[in-house]
Amino acid sequence: MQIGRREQFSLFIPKHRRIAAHLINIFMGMRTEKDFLSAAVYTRDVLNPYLYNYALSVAILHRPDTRNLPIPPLHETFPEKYMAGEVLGRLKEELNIVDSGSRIPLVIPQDYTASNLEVEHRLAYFREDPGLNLHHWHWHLVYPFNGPRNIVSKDRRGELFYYLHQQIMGRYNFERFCNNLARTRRLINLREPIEEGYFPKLDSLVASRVWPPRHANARLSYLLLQDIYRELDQLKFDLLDLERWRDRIFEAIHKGEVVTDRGQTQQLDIDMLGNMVEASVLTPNANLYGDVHNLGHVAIGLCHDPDGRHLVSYCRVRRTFFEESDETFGVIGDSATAMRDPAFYRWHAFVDDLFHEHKNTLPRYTREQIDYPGIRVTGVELEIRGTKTKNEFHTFWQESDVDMSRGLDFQPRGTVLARFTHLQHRPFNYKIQVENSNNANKIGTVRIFLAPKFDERGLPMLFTDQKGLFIELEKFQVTLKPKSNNISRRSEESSVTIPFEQTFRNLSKNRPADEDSSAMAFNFCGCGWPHHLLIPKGSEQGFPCQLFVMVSNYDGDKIDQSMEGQCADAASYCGIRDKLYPDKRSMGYPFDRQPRENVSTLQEFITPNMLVKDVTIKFTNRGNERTTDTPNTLN
Ligand code: CUO
Repeated sequence: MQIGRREQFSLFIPKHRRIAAHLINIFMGMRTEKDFLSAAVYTRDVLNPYLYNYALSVAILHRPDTRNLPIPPLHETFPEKYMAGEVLGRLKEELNIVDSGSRIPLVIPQDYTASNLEVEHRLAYFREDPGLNLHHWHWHLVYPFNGPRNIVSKDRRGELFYYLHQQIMGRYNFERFCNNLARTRRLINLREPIEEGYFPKLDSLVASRVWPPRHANARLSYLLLQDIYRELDQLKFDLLDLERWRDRIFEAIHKGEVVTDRGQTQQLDIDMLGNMVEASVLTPNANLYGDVHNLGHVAIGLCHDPDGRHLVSYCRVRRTFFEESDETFGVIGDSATAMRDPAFYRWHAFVDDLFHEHKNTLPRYTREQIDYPGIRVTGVELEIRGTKTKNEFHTFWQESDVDMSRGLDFQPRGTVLARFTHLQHRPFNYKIQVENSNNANKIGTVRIFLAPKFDERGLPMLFTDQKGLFIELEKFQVTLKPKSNNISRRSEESSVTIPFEQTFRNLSKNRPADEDSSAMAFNFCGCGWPHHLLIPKGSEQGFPCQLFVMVSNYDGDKIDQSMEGQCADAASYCGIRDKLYPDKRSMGYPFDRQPRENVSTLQEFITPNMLVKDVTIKFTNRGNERTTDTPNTLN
């Protein structure tokens, strides 16, 4: 109860995360489902709603007796984190005044946070996509960094923190290129003003406050008593702390070892580095390596009022400021909203760079480590379903409806739909030909990635540069019989995405007959990348890309475990529930390391089991295709 009912809550703030961990512990410790329910009912009324929702969701996801219970997606519980305040007001009006039969979907304008004067606004369709933000929130729910060790300590979770966020950066930079913007600059100088301003236009219903904006060229440091000093949240640190931890992390990377909290040295690996940088409770030494990534989120999130001097409400009766009335953090301080802010990507570009610094110290893959003797990829083609087009992805705007009634209304007064516009692509198939010159069946893993062909100047890229821009589209196993094999794979099967209905759970027109089973699937499987953002936007002229297809030797990929009964549809970014990560290779393989000697381009890098195909992404801006049907049925 040390976090007020009407305060904002952020896992990035150590005090908040300690309290959340404590509450998760209490929920996890309840001996029976009935006790758990009692504890949940009791705490519901006394605790901060965001804290409550977070801890309860983590506990439901991880308790053996409730793990198949539905947890409502956050846009239903807290729609204010996904929709502008003004839209919510109008939705409420619709609910209260208009008969359920005559309601019409409320259209959310596509441009509501800035105008085109702000160049960064070109990326708003990506940053503000509700599905994208739900994905990020869900990922951090499945992989909490604090709480009971058995919950935090999942297979390769530190490495997955690196890989998911590396892919987010790859995808964001890809979108930037499509919009004629250069890739994200790392936020390395914390003393320099942050050029990118952001005005989120979201209201917090709980805190009755708008989420604070950040004006352009805001500074993180104002030479106050302490750079960040918020007594109420027990937050007290300097930018110097972040810099010191960063330097120690660099030292560990360059030495290849860490000093543990017991004073012993231990070899550094990517999983440990992920836990150190984030930082999770699995960090080898919290004192030495600190809490760089999380407190970076906090420092940026509080830059408009780092020492909390701008209190707003004064209670005349108690003659004191309301505890809950501090100007709270911006959207970057909450994993449910952080990806809306351009500064999120500047910060994560820095974080990503730490991981690459480590990866660059590792031995390069030899030819043997990436080749698959006897296996040759001889042809790759993209078929765009419903058209005669080959090797050209089609993208466009699509409108979809999401039911917002659960978060706005406690009485069953029917659905009220918000209609938002998002990127979409036409469904497609990969057609891949593989020759197997061995005399026996072979098993391989097909790995498909996509990257821009040219850099921001329109020039061809070196492999070391391009490798960071490859985004994963697909990964699956095939059995290859001797001689030729034709492999066909549908875009919807992607190993990184989940379907639209799974992201939002209850799309109005496609509400599954058996809602419980869909909710069950939502819990863990709701984590995947939203399918409508699988392919970057491209350009109207057709954005040139390179599609990379590789068949790796399954002997080196294989994890011995049964996959039965588990939802594994977005395993690349989310793992599989209660299972080992289903690929033994380093995440990002084969693009996670520097190329072997004398290799400088992608063409020189590839071995016969790989093929690079030039493709384009053609975006059509022809008004919105209104398909509230599942996008995948569109053809
Ligand atoms: Cu996901 Cu910084 O980790 O947001």
